[in-house]
Amino acid sequence: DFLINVLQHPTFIGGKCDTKFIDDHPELFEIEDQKSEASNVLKYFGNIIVNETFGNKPDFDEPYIPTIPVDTEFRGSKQILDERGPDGLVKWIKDQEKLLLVDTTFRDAHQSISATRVRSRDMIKIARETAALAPDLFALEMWGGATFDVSYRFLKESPWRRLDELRKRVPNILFQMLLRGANAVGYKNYPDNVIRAFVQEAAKSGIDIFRIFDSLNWMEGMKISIDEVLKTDKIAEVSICYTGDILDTSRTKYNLDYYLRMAREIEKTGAHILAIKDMSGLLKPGAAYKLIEALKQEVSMPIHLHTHDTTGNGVATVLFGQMAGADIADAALNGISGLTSQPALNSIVAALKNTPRDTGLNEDELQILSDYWGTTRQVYSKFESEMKSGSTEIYKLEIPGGQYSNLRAQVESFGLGHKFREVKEKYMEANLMLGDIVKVTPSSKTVGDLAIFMVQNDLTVDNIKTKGKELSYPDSVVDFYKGMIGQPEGGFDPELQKIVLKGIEPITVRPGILLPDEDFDKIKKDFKEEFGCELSDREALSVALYPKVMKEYVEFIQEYGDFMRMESHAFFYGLKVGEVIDVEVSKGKRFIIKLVSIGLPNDEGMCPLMFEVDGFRREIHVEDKR
Ligand code: 3PY
Ligand code: ZN
Repeated sequence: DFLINVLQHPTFIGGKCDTKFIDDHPELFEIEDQKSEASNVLKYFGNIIVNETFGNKPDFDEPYIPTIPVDTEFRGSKQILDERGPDGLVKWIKDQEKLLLVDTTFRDAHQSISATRVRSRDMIKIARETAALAPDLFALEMWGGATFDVSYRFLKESPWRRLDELRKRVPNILFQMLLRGANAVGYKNYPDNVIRAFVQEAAKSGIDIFRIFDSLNWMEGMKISIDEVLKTDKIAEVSICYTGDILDTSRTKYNLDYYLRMAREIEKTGAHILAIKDMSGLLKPGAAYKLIEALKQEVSMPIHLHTHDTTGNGVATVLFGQMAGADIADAALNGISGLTSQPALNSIVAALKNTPRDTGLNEDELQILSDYWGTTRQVYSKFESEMKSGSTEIYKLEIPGGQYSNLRAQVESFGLGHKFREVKEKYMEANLMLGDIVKVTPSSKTVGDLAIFMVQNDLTVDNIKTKGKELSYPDSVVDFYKGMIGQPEGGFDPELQKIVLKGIEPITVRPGILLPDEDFDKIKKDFKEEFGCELSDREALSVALYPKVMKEYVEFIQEYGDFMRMESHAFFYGLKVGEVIDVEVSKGKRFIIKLVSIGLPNDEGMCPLMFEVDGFRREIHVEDKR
């Protein structure tokens, strides 16, 4: 009302006063918009408070963020690639005596330890500081894998914007992403034009290193991705997914020869770097030494070692690997390392100090970054698995780090929470039934889904060929036997294939050959019709990859707003009574929100909540769905 009086004042209308402040702030006129924007935020909080926390919100420490001088000069590995090109970078890598380190904190570490839930907000807050304090990192792994899907699905934010915002703040360190070959950042094979367009858009948006893998180690599955990355001026890093145990001579399927053969195939593609992708942490220290020593004789590409610390042996694996000549290794800042995540970066840096392979990274500065993540991680603790210490049982189970952190929730969603142990046992059995396959997304999902299905239906290796005949199997298992995620080493068991497929003809070629091209114009047209929004090329790609998830994302944004700038404690826990928070809904536009009281639900199950928004009382009623 005060504002309306000002606007109607004759001096104001006559232009006789200085209106600069008002001219500069058109948002002052958007009163109705503001009101409904605030209502949407309250609606979002209301639902969390009534149906999830009932105002029981833990206290979280604020992490320390150092001040970086404005005139800081940023130079690092990114400049080497930009100035010398991919071949120049490869030469530079080979010239280094030090062990190069990739920090996976922004991607695999949180994918593997807290179900991929880390929000862009928490990365953006420390991004420029990371660029300044750790300029000698070879790369940041910060995109790809499950982060693409989870950003939209659970965090209600755009992974593309995450990439933009991080790139702006980190001009000096290479950005690495994980690309699942023909499965892109999804769980199934996509048409070739989707893969090609995805690679081009990711490269344009700031990805420098594409770590490509196939979930069955099938070279055909990586072909289009490799080909497309080689057309850009970026790095094609192609992976061997490690499974089994090369030290155990009784296991002959995935032995040293198998990996050397695959490395030779990879070198023939023109790949710049060879990755050893040990997604489950199965590569024992001695095996890392043996494998890398042999690979060094076999191929000339630099070798990049990736492992997980699930068994507790992760740091040892990296240290043995570097002794055998690994050029680059992945690790995560200590605050978010260990267990299903990567081995501890600060510890590796400290271990190599004053040795020929000294990483050149500054331990004190890394400590600041690690502390930031140690503190920030508390907000995400509800997404962590029950694992409290390393477990060598993983050598038997062979469950990838990223899957382990999700498996319990998946098992619980089937009402089998009390049978988690049995599901893990069945995971081993399911793997053997499927032919002892490489297990990494999406093949690991096939194994996990089959394990749960076996527990639900009391299936065993012995009765599946009889009892299992009548059952219809999870989609991922059907797709596997159809050949839709590729061809496994050693082929399919024909009898089981028949039982699962029930007359459907399997394919033996690359699925991309059979899938029709995606029509991006149609996607844009359909979205315009359904939601009234114009999609960019990047967003149309997101729809091609995840149509349902994208629809739900757009519906969420239209119903509640864009919460990418909201603090994570508020996003996940809302507010507790008496708490005041500052919610930024778009650049510079914020509301000061206080939760005054939570009332009891009435007979219709509606619960009254009293808030204050910028000092004004607002009552809302939220359905109690518990
Ligand atoms: C992924 O595909 O997301 C992985 O992290 C596999 O290890
Ligand atoms: Zn991994």
